[in-house]
Amino acid sequence: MITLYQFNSCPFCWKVKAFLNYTKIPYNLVEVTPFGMKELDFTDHKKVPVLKDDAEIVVESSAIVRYLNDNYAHLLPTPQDDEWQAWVDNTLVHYLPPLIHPNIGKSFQNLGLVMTSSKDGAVKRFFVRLVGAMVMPRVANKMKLKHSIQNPEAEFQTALAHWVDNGLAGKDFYAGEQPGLVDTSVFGVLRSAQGMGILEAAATSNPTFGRWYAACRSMMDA
Ligand SMILES: N[C@@H](CCC(=O)N[C@@H](CS)C(=O)NCC(=O)O)C(=O)O
Repeated sequence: MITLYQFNSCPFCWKVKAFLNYTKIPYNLVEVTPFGMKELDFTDHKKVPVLKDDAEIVVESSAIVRYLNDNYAHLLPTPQDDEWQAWVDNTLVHYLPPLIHPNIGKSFQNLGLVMTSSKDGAVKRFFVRLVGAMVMPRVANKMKLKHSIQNPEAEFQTALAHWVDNGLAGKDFYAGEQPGLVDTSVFGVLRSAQGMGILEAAATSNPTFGRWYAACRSMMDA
């Protein structure tokens, strides 16, 4: 049986979940405790996602998706998949922390949206949310500096326009009439920001993006 160790807030984890859901591979989810990560005691890799497939342990979201595709789903790759997967991991995902955690108040609000599925008690959940809201705006700021992001809102819109113009390029999905590997990755990282107003605003200003996102959501949400 496949088990995915995750944070519900993590875009890389959503990337794997979008793939699992779309390809209908059954799996269990384990929410990892952010401080201490005791659920990951079986591995030295202290980042999520981690996938366990019986005795097999796979780490790093792209390697996990590759493993799942090679062993279970067998979606056909297309020639520029690697380029787009790298864009997802090295460009697109970097806009999310500054958009989700611009300040403590907004970060606290947004963390509330993604922590609802945790099985922890209310007091512990509140503590984790509070500490997260204090830490994450600083992490987001560091990310802005590291990746030279000046205006996250505008640059995110530009990134989505790039996806629509050069990825979708007039097709329903990157892979054609049906979603493929790249669609699940782009959708997955964005799905981690669902309900925070970011994607809703993007869908309004870029209706083609909105249609693609809604179509993916109907096939890639659990
Ligand atoms: N390159 C990794 C990135 C994973 C990653 O950065 N995960 C974050 C959560 S979004 C994490 O586990 N952070 C915990 C930490 O760094 O202590 C992947 O694609 O899986």
